[in-house]
Amino acid sequence: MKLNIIGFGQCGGRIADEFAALNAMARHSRKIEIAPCVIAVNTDSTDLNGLHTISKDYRHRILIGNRQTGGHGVGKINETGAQIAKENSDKILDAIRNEKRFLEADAFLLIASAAGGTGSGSISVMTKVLRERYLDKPIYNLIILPFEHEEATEERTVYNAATCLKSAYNVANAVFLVDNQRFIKKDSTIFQNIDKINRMIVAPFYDLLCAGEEKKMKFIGSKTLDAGDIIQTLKGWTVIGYGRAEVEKFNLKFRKITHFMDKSAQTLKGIRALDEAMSELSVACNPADAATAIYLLSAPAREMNMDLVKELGDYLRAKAPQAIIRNGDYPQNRDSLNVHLVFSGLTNVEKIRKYYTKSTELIPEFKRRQEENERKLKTLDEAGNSIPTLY
Ligand SMILES: Nc1nc2c(ncn2[C@@H]2O[C@H](COP(=O)(O)OP(=O)(O)OP(=O)(O)O)[C@@H](O)[C@H]2O)c(=O)[nH]1
Ligand SMILES: [Mg+2]
Repeated sequence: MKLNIIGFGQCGGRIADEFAALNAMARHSRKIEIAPCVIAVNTDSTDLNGLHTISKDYRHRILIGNRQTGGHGVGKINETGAQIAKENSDKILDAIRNEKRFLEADAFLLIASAAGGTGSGSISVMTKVLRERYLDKPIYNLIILPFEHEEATEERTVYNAATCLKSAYNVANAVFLVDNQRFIKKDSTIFQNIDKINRMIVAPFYDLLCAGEEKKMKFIGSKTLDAGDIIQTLKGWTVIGYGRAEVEKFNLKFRKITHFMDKSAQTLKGIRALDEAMSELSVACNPADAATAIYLLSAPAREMNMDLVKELGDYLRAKAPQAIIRNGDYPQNRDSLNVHLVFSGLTNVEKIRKYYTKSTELIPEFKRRQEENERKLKTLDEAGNSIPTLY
């Protein structure tokens, strides 16, 4: 599957840049393309300058709102981010149209953080514009949720997240959710290393996107997962995860698995990788709330067989009884067995419910504070009524 990728704001731009690196890796090592067009959009010129892989020209790193922000971002006011995106949507559309290969892609993936200003405000605006323009291509969003400490110290973070998520859900075909905090739970030192988090965010997409684009016969599975399967699966709130289990090196080349003990060990490994994928989903959720699911098994060809695929399917069916489950296999020369997992059409995500509830409480509080500030300022002004001015 090929995606046109547009990152908004600092977070969106950096993750789009990781997708550009992933595409370079796919081209180099697999001779296939998964992201023919990658663009970063920002109100902050320093952030655009800090990207590594996205082309440096003005049509791939697009600075918007320069007049309003002087190239310094919108400082977490996502209404301003949305307004600037509306005013500049033609500039972004022009850049997309100018990229000849964008028509090759099966869908768009727009990326931003929920908590910032530029990305949070512009992602839904541009999703709507693209959806009205490109009726045949689904538009997906990938939205990064803030760290817990950001939610605890800054109310605007929660409010931005709620407005961004609600708007994105209304206009996008599907919204992938990624919770920054999940990565800290995995590795407490990672907070220092945002690039590492970004690499972990994009990693589960790699095989999923490559599987359907593969040209070499030996890497084509018995059931290929292609763009059609993925498009059929993705709708509404979506989470993604991936898990891996090591496979013995000597199994890689020489031995076919026939012994019953080996066979059961192989099944266990598959289940372990699937369990890991489920516990490491990008946002905590209950698989029982999913309307659709995909799992992709990628491993050395001799480590995969229909029994294993079926076992994994049965296991998943028990966890997500309501879901329509699609699957595929992707033979790869490597020393691990990997399961990629997507749950979509989720009918409940606790984290989103929390943002909505907290923000609903915050709205009257924001209004009260604004009125109080205006009142205080007015009384201060009145106190100086009889003082002459010097200009
Ligand atoms: N995973 C990840 N999160 C990031 C990254 N950069 C920022 N964030 C998170 O994104 C939120 C802040 O949003 P930014 O993307 O910096 O904001 P912006 O869209 O540039 O908007 P303004 O700077 O306010 O104009 C916070 O929750 C950060 O933790 C990144 O590279 N990776
Ligand atoms: Mg910024």
